[in-house]
Amino acid sequence: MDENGMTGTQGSLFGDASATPAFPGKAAEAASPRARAAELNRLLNTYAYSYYALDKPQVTDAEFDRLLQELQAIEAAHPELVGPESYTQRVGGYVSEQFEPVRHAQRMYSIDDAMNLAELDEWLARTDEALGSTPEHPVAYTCELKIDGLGVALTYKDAQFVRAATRGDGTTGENVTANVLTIRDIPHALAEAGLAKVADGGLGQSVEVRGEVYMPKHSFVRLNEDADAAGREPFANPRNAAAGSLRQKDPKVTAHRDLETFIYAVADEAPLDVHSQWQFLEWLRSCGFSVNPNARRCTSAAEVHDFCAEALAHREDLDYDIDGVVVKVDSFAGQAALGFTARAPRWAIAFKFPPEEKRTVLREIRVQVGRTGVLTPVAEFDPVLVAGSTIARATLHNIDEVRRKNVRVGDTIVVHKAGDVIPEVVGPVLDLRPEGAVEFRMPSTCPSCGSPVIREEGEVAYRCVSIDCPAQATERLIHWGSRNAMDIDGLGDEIVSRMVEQGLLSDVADYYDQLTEGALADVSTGRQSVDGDDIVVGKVIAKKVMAQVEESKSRGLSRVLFGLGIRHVGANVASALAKHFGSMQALVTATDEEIAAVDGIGPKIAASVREFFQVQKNVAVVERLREAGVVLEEEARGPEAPQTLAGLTFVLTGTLEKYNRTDAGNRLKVLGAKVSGSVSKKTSFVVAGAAAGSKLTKAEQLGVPVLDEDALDRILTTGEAPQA
Ligand code: 3B8
Repeated sequence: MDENGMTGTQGSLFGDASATPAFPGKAAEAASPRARAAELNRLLNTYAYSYYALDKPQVTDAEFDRLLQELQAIEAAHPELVGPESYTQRVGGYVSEQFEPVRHAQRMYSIDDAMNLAELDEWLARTDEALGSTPEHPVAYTCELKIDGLGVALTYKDAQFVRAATRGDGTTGENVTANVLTIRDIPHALAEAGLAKVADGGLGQSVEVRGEVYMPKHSFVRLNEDADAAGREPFANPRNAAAGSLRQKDPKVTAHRDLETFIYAVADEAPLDVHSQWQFLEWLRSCGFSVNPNARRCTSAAEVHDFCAEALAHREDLDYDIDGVVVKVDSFAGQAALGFTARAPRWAIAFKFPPEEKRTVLREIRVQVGRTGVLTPVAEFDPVLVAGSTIARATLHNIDEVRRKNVRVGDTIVVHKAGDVIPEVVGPVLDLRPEGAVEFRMPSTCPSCGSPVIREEGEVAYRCVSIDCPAQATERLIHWGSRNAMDIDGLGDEIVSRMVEQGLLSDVADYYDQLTEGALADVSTGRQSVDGDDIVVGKVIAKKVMAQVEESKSRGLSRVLFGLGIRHVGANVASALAKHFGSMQALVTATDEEIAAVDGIGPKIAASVREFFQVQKNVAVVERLREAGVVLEEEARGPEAPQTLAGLTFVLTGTLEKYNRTDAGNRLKVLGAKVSGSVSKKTSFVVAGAAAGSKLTKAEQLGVPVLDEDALDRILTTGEAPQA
């Protein structure tokens, strides 16, 4: 692979995908094929478990793929070693015990991989041959982006969404209906236009579509910023973040996680009047599903190649991770003719992009002081081009992470970009560790102000608690102007640091009531012109920045709260607080209990918010912001789904025919209802199915209105509250 990795021309795009492994120390040695296969199976199972069940990958995808390929190669040479428990025979994934298991009506297969262009071409040639492709009648292929998310199956009965399950091991997945109901781009009912192409208009038909749940990159970045603010572990990549979000016990947490979907398959196409993948994608759109627009119907290997090259070139422009291209025989008749192997369809192949990893040398582990005083070790390495941009540093988060990654200054390290955005150190190349490289230790004093640092009980972070630490002030001022906070363009880290050094800024209110265009124009940038003169910011830029500062006044309470850098208040918490309280005034006067009562906010956050407003200095800053005209209110925003059942409490009892009680309850909740397990005077409605017992009796005693399943059905399909 060339130095540019995969951003260049066709030649370098599809370079040798089996390039040097990241960890040569682990390569196969002289062990017998049987022993090595057993070892590989053990490793693959361990890593797969960490990845799927714990959402904590232990090795990179590239390393995992390498081990799997090694096992496949051994098994190809020694077929007697292929047993049913071999990792190569698995569809992948794990079934956890947290969620109710769901047996898929049709197995959810995964797709075989082509690790390079040669393997893709082999598959195309084989498939063309099997289907009798001719120049006059070439076989058509549908190319789609391979979304790096989580496979899910969505079941619709009578055109209504009833269940969502994860892929699991392909045969059995987990029931994640309650969580999936919070994903906004999933239609709760199939649109009329789509039903026209389902046998008998969709009535009585059960349709199971399949697709990928993913977290957009920008949401992943934001979620990790929140984790950072709250002192939680960040997610390694958007896929893990999506997995963690989908496996939440509390659907409310999932609802705040901003998951999205792309749908691309159906369990059984027989009831559909649709005859190719290309038509099928159109049908999915007509039903209201979110379908990835970047797909193409190709009729030659050259066209398939072009699509793969374009996908690779545009990879970073997308707001979601892709890890390859899926090529499918377009016609359903062709797919049926080819069928499935034990683990995958013969009619599809996943062309995997080469891993975007680079080697570089770790020069320094610098300790940064954040706006909350947390000391963060940052890896500084020789600049390398990864996924389209040059990176030279990556956070190591905390001392535990440095130890876990086992990196030392001087090491040759492997770096990549998590979610194609965030630079990350993958690990050291131990074979290349220089003699005498020493383990990193946290300093005992703040690198900015020299005060002693402390490590609070039960926390991983070391912290400088000095109120006058200049590093903290600078970081707070930079944070205020950052994208998810007040979004003040042109306020680079460098300029802010200079302004602090030159005494122009010390707190965020200074932006509005101290800073002037003239003073900003004169700030030294620290660079010198060719004649040795100091280069200053200048009038043009100063004017632009001041216009941005002015504009930032109207960003609203949510961004102000995030911008203030209150400990544990990340972007999502800030938004929840702003929505709930509506104004700074209401929040400042709220009690701990009132704050902790907000959805998604616990006592720890509440205490931190309280503490912040108990500091006189902080209140004074907020007061000055108000006087300067910074908006400290949040415009009322409508809830996500119309909350037509808000304020109503339902109890479901007895056996329902069309619905499973849990699913029906979840759908009522989406419309704003409360669902309770017991009947009281406060119950608005009891929904009674067949063989309802004591709850029905109690409802009749208390005079609580009782609904039958038809009435429930009307509520769920129309979204309208019943008449009491
Ligand atoms: C058959 C077709 C599995 C898949 C498939 O973006 C099958 O089509 C599959 F057995 O897993 N990640 C896609 C993606 C995944 C699959 C697919 N199409 N676009 C994906």
